[in-house]
Amino acid sequence: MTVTIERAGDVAIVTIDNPPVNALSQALRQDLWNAAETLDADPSVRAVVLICEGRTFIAGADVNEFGKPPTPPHLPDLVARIETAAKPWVAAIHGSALGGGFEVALGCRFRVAVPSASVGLPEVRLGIVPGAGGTVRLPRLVGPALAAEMVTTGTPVAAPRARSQGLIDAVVEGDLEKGAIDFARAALDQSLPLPLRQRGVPAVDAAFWETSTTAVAGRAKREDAPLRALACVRTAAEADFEAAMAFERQTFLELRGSSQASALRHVFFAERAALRPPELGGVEPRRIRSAAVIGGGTMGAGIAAALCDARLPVTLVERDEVALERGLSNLRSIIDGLVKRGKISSEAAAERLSAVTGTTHYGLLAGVDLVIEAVFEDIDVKRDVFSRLSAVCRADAVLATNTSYLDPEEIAAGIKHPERFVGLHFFSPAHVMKLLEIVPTAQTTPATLATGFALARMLNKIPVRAGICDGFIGNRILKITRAQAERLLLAGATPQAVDAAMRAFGLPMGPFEAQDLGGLDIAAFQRRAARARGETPFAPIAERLCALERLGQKSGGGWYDYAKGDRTPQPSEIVAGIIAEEGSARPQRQWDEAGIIDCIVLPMVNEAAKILQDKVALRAADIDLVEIHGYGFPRWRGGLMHYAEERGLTEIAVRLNELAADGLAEPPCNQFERWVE
Ligand code: 3H9
Repeated sequence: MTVTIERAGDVAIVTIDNPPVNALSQALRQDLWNAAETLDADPSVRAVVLICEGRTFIAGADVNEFGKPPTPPHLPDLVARIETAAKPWVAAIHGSALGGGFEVALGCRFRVAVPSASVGLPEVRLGIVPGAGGTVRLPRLVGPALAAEMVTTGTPVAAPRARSQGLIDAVVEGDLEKGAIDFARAALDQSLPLPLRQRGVPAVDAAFWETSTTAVAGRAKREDAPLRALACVRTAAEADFEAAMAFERQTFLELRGSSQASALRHVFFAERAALRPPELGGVEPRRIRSAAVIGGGTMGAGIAAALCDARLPVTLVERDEVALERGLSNLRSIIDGLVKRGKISSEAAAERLSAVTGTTHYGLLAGVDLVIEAVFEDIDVKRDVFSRLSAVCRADAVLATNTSYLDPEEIAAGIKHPERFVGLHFFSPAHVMKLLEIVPTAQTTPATLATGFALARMLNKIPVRAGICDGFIGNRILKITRAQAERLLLAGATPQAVDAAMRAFGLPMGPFEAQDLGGLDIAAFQRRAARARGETPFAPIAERLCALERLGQKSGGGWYDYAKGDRTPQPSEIVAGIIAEEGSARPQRQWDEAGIIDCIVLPMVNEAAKILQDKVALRAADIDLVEIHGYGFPRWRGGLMHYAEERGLTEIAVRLNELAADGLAEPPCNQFERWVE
C-alpha cells in the first residue's frame, strides 16, 4: 500500500509513502482514488489532509511510465475526483510539489507548505506540457500571466513567494501535519472557496498573448513544449473548463511520444545516474568541510566561487601578494556579478566573501580537506605546486588538478600518498558551467574518486568520469569539431554559413563564433604542446590567424572582424583571403545546412565511439552529458550519442564513409554501431 489513512478527530490524514519521491505510479493513483472513495463514504470525516512521507511531497507523474500506454485511474480523473470530493482536501507540502504533484495539490481545495517547500509545473523540461489540468486550473488560481510564466519556463516557486502570489494558502512554520490540520479546521468554520474548475480565468488584455508568444518562442528556440504549453493556458482562458482540459490532454499525449520528450527524459535519467556511478556503489567518500584553490586566475576564481556557493570555507593561494590581490578581486567580481544579476542578496555575498581567506603561504593548508590546483598549464609549475602541497597537507586531504590537457599521471608523479590525487576538470566559467570531468590516475583510490562525485553533488554539478587522454572526453571531441569546421572552409563553405548551420542545429554559437569569444590562443598553445609530442594537429587557417595576432574578440578580430566596442561578428576579407589560398588546391563545393551539420557532427560521433572503445568514457550517456553541460549541445536532442542513436547508426556510418571518400572525415571506427547494448 502506498497510502494510509489516519484520523485526528473529524479530520482524516491521507499519507503517501512511495519512495523515492512519491511519484504518481499507477498503484499510488489507485490507492489515492480508493482513499477518496472511503473518505467520502465516512460521514464522521469533515476534511482531509494530504501529506507525504520521505524527502518530498509528490514529485510528479512517474516518468518511468511515459514510454508505456496510460493505465487507469488516469491522473486527470484522480485530480477531478479529489476536487469534487464531498469534503475539502488540504495539500500539506514539504520538499517539492511538481508536475502531477502540484496538479494534485491544485485539485485540493487548499494548499499549505513549509517555508522550504516549492511548487511548480516543470513538464516543459521533459518536453511535455502538464497533462492533469495544470494549465487549466493554474490560470483560474493566479491568472494567465503567472500561469503562462510558470508552465513555459518550468521554474518552481519557493513557498514564501508562492504564498504572496496566491499559489498556496499558508506557510506553516513548525510541524506540517499539525499546521495543516489546524488550517483545515479553521477553514471549515468559514465559507469554502469554489473548486478551481468552477472559477473563471481573470481577463488579460488582447496584446498579452501575442507578446507572450514572441517572448516564449525566442526563449524556447527549437523546443516545442513551451509554445504548446502557452497555447494550453490560452485555451484555458478562452474556452470552457472541459474543452480546455481536453485540449491540454491531447497536447500532452502528442508531446509525450515526441522525439524531444524522449531525448529530454533520457537526459533526466542520465543526469541522475551520473551522480551515482554503479562502480562506486557502497564506497564512502571523504568528508569535505573546507577547501583551497591554488591560483586565482579566471578558472581558479570561478572554482573558488563555486565552492563558496556550496558554503565551504575557501582558502585562495597565490604565489605573491600582487597575484593574490588580483585573484581575490577576480573572486569578488564574480560574487558581485551574482548580486547584480539578482542571483544572491548582498548579505549572502558578504557572508560568502567572509568565508574566504587569501594567502601566499602553503602552510595554511595543513588542515584543509580538499585542494584544487588551477595554475598555469605548465607541467613544471603544476608539479612544483603538488610537491609543496604533499609536504604540508594531511595525508587524507584530497589533492586535485584542474588541468584540461596535461597528463594527470605526470602531474602527480612523485607526490606523497598519490592515492588521494584526482583530476577535477571544471569548465569556464566554473561557477556557472555544470560539467565536471573527474579523471582518476592509476593510483587514485575509489574513496578519492567517490569524493569527486560527492563534491559535484555539493556544487550542484554533473560529474562524468573520464579516462586519461589528450583532452579527456570533451576537449577531445572539441578538437574534431574545430578540425571539421576548418575542413568545411577548405572545401568551399564560409565561416558564416558554418556558424549559422550549427546554430540552426541547436548550439548556442557556431564553432568560429565560439573560438572568437574564448580566444584562439589557448587552442594554439595546445597545438604547440601536441606538436612537441610528435602529433600533427589540423588547424591550417587558425594557425595563420594566430600568426597575424587575430586571436578573437579580445584582439579586435579572429575568424570575424569586430568594430570597436561591438561584439557583432562581421565577415572578414583577410580571413576570406586566407581561406581561398589554403583551399585553392582542393575541390570546392556548395554546402547546404544539412551537409555542414553532417560534416561536423558525424565525425564527432565517430570520435565519441572511439572514446567509448578506449574506455575514456564508460557510458554513451556520459558523453551526452559532457556535450550538453560542457559545450551547449541541445538538451532536447538528448546529447551527441542519443542524437546518433535516434538518427540511426547505420545511416551515420554510410554518411561517414561518403565524407571519408571525399577526404572530409575518417571512416567509422571499428566499434561504430557497437556502443548500443
Ligand atoms: C508530470 O508530472 C506530468 C503530469 O503533468 C501529467 C501526467 C498525466 N518519476 O532527483 P533525485 C527518481 S511529469 C520517476 O536524485 P532529489 C530519480 O530518477 C513529472 N522517478 O532526488 C532518482 O532515482 P534513482 C514532473 C523520479 O532529492 C530518485 O527519484 N516532475 C521522478 O535531488 C531521486 O531523484 C518532475 O519533473 C519522477 N517524476 O530531487 C520532477 N522524479 O535514485 C522531477 C525523480 O534511481 N524530479 N525520480 O536515481 C525532481 O525534480 C527531483 O527528483 C526532486 C528531488 C526535486 C523531486
